[in-house]
Amino acid sequence: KGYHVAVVGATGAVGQQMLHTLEERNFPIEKLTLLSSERSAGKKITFKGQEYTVEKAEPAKFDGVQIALFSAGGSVSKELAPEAAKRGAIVVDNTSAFRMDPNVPLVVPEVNESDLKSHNGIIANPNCSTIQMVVALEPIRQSFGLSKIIVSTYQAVSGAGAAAIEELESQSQALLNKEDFTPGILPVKGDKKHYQIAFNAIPQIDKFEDNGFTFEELKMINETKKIMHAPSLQVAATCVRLPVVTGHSESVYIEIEDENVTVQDIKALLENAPGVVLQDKPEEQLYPMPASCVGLNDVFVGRIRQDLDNKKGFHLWVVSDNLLKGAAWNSVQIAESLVSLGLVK
Ligand code: 11C
Repeated sequence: KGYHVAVVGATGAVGQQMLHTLEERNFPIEKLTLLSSERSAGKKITFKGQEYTVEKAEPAKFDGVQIALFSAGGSVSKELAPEAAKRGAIVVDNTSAFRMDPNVPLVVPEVNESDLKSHNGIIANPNCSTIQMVVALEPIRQSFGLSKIIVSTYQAVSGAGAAAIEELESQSQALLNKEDFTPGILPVKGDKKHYQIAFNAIPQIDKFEDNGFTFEELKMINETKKIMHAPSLQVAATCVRLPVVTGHSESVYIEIEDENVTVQDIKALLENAPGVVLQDKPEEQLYPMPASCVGLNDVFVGRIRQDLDNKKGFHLWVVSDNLLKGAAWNSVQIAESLVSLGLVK
């Protein structure tokens, strides 16, 4: 049996990866509807050897759709996800529009797949930097308890979309050619100032909130607590954009509850954890890096060390492809879980 699947934002950086992942996983599709903003409507996309024309996303296009994967920005989701759900589709939304809504499950299948059962038509896909962190930390939380997370991120420009990738590439060229350029997108398209990203590091992802944290940092903090069902977990984040095209990296410090845990215990746990690949052999200089993780669905963990002053403190380095596990793969994985749990009508 196949399903009527819609992809909203089909021409974007994540939408393209969603189609690639649906193809690669051989997801059971009987009918595929590709939707986008008016600007991209009319574009042609080939899926499994068949050419499709991308149509303008509007409510009536969701008639008969069973699963709708949304990644066309928060305002499109706010307007159209309820319309799709009203028409009987289950929406998997990859924007921040509904993530903190108590009626919307926020799901990373390795962590809280069973939350899908309480959906009301919309399921939220978490932020990319949150997803890879919780995949790595949930097994530790389950086995040893988790009281605190302090994370610093090293995030790739593709998280800010295809235009940000273009900005990094053209700026790099311009700098190497000693030509002038004017930053126009990063750190945040809609913010007042723009800064050079090539050969730089920008400690701002998304806009600032009144408490001094950026929205990206608050996403990591709030989403982690919701996904892990751990409201009292202490979480702090600093999010930084680097001149890397794809693959987010994170330096994560955790404090666990169990006093008698060794690095070996954590390594043994992560070696068998779902969705995790352990790459941690300092003697061979083996550790994860974006360039070696891009194109892969897993979350890669290395550099695991016990803190030198606090025996309940551990440091980890976590890397994943932000467009795959951070977005497209997690969304398709949710769709697979919906099918296997018998939740798609
Ligand atoms: C970035 N994490 O790297 C962002 C992209 O809330 O889904 C994902 C934004 C989101 O810029």
